[in-house]
Amino acid sequence: MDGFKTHSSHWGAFYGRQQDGKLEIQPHPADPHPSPLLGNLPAIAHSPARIRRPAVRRGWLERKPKNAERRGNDGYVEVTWPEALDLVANELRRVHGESGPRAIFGGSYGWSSAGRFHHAQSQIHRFLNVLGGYVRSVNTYSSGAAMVIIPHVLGPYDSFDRKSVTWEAIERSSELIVAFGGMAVKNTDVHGGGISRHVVRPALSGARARGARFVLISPLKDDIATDLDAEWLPVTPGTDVALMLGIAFVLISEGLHDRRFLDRYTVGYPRFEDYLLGREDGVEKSPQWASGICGIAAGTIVDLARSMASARTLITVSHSLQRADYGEQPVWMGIVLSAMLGQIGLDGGGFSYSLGALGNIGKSQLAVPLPTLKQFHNPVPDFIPVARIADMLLNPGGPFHYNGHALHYPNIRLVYWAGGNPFHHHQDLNGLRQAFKRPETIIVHETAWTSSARHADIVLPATTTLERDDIGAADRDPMMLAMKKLIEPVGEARDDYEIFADIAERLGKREAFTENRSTREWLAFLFETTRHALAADSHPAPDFETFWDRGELRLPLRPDDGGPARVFRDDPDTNPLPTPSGKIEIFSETIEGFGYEDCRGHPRWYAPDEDAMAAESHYPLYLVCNQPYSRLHSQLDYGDFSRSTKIDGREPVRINPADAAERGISDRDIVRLFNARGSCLAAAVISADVRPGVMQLATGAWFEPDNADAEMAMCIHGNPNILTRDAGTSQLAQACTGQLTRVNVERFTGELPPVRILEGMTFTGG
Ligand SMILES: Nc1nc2c(c(=O)[nH]1)N[C@H]1C(S)=C(S)[C@@H](COP(=O)(O)OP(=O)(O)OC[C@H]3O[C@@H](n4cnc5c(=O)[nH]c(N)nc54)[C@H](O)[C@@H]3O)O[C@H]1N2
Ligand SMILES: Nc1nc2c(c(=O)[nH]1)N[C@H]1C(S)=C(S)[C@@H](COP(=O)(O)OP(=O)(O)OC[C@H]3O[C@@H](n4cnc5c(=O)[nH]c(N)nc54)[C@H](O)[C@@H]3O)O[C@H]1N2
Ligand SMILES: [Mo]
Repeated sequence: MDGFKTHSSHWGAFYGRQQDGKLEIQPHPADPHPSPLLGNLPAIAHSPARIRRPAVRRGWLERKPKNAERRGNDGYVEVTWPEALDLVANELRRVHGESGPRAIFGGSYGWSSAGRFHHAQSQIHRFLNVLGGYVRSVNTYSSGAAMVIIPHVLGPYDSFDRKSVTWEAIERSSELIVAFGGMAVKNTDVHGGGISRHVVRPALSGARARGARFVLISPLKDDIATDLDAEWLPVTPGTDVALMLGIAFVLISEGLHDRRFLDRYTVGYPRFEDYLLGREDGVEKSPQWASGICGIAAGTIVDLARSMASARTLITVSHSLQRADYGEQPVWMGIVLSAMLGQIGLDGGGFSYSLGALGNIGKSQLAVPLPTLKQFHNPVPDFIPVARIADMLLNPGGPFHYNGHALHYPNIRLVYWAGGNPFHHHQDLNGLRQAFKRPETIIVHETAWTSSARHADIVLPATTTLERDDIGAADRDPMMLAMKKLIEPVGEARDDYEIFADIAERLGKREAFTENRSTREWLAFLFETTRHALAADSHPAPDFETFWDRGELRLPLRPDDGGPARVFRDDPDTNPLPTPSGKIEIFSETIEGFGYEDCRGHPRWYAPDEDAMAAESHYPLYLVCNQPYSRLHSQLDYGDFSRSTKIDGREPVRINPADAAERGISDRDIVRLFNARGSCLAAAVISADVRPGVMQLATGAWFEPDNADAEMAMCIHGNPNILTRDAGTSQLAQACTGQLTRVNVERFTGELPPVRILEGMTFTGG
């Protein structure tokens, strides 16, 4: 194609070219279902939201007393690059000198962009390690509870179930797919690092055409592709564990559970059975009991249990279920339920965590390693579970529990962020606004004037991938792509790598950071990892220049052989799981030994804490705060596709017709959502695809406060994190619980303030 060059993103491979000053994007021709998110990319080249020059917050620059309190409501002054780099270097030197690396938070969570070299997380961690280390964060907002519970009960995260069940096996063999939290098509658009082919839809349609049956368990009807004719069980949010227990109860009462499997492959089943049958607490977890909690009729639960026991059944549990109060439980209980069915390790049966939550889960494993930038060693022992950022900043020295450890929060003086947007991803933004007033200095590298950039003291403009060369590759994706520079850097934006190299130079560490390689030399060097492995296995192994000229390289895959689950099933004595018992832990002595009330030795039902709040304070509606279909998180909210989904510039909130009628709300009305923590405006979309009593507002609209001085700001754009609660899943994982909250809603009758945050920063005065 004329003048088109290959490139890649978290939502797909594509070709791009600059034509008559406009950026044209074409999906990769081999992608059967390109993502509509590609439509957000052209705005990168010209949007006023882009950061064009380094900028410094006025109060910080002038060292005004108590200036940190003005963060989020202060003016910015543009400075030259040398001035900005000097300021950052001097500040790092000062804080390091006075307090050492333990006063610097570099957790810097965020997806940043695809590209193996310029990956902002890798760059910032490498940079901070070269300087002597930093306080880090562990686990992810995506999967924080599962990442802690799964190693206790199955073995290392991502090494067992997510490597066992493939789309091919589902197409070939699954008869019944029970999807807790669904497998929303929009979610499979995306995979961290890239996704060259969107194959989920054809695979599931293939299974359906063969006669497979799908059951969707979710408050939203469109959490699964419509052509699958799925049976929709509109569960009450946060109650899946009760439903799973009800199913398990039927299996036992009717003798449908697989005793041989439980004996041979699991440990601790009898303790769990005591709980299930009520011998432990006097409460039988019967279908009637479950029905009263989850809102699904007892008869339906009985029928579902019987079908699950009489077919090749796959249970999937989405990320979303564990991003809520007691999020460890649904993942663990999903595993236990699959173990009771005895199908773990059978083709197209068993359990898969997060299948359908990300596009590459369920694809075959790569047979070669991918290029990876070395991050060096971090000698600092302190860390936080990633979603405890506000707690850390607000409570220096304060105690917290995590996975069997009693720990203390470090005392952070400087925060350094590159490639993430905490004012997108964190909960209770009014709380986060307070927390961000605490450190002495906040430094952010950003591509655009996001809310996080607007809470920083020093803002350094970073290029996007379109403005630089890189290598695109991701786990389970069979295509490596040359990500070729498509446009010149916008304004004075520079690559994170160059920015860090110049700061390192001022601190006498340039060579340690760069190893004297240019970007191009780094790409060629990193490529060698994969080329060596290809050559060693007698696969075509072109040199870097050949790969770069061709634009792409097919990578070999491991056979689709049932993975670790099959290996374990075939011979559990020779191939035990890396758990304390070598088996699937239905009861974990380790977890029981931690003595946590909120996560004990086997999975159990806990009523969500949010329910207590709702009863007390009259917030009767559940709000599902899920991933947006119109963008990746907050990325490119200024892009054309994301903007096309807004109404009057606001994010749409879906409301069931009955809930809307009760409140006199009509389609496209601007509404105010509120609870005890905050409020936001959004545009009503009335839809019967949302269960009664539930509303849905996707994440990712850039947070814009109505009054940046107010302690309780309202977001005028529609960011649900102004409403969510900032509390860990439990003392075990301390993971993000942002998926669900409780709110009320009313028509907004005040004067509608214009949304300005997507239009960039206004610099006033001199
Ligand atoms: N309520 C609620 N909250 C949630 C969730 C939820 O379900 N409900 N989901 C959570 C989940 S699963 C996740 S993963 C998080 C996502 O949270 P984040 O990963 O923080 O969200 P992104 O919008 O992807 O932020 C990436 C930022 O990096 C910037 N960026 C991109 N490329 C580059 C680069 O090359 N260099 C630099 N310096 N910056 C770059 C982008 O402009 C963007 O602002 O949100 C979490 N938050
Ligand atoms: N287009 C797009 N795709 C994405 C992303 C994006 O930003 N945009 N983000 C990616 C990332 S980082 C991640 S981690 C994954 C996240 O994957 P998930 O966390 O699985 O995705 P969500 O869309 O947040 O939630 C999926 C669905 O779960 C349902 N749900 C919520 N609460 C409950 C409950 O209590 N019970 C049941 N049964 N269902 C419930 C909601 O209806 C919701 O639509 O998505 C990835 N895919
Ligand atoms: Mo995520």
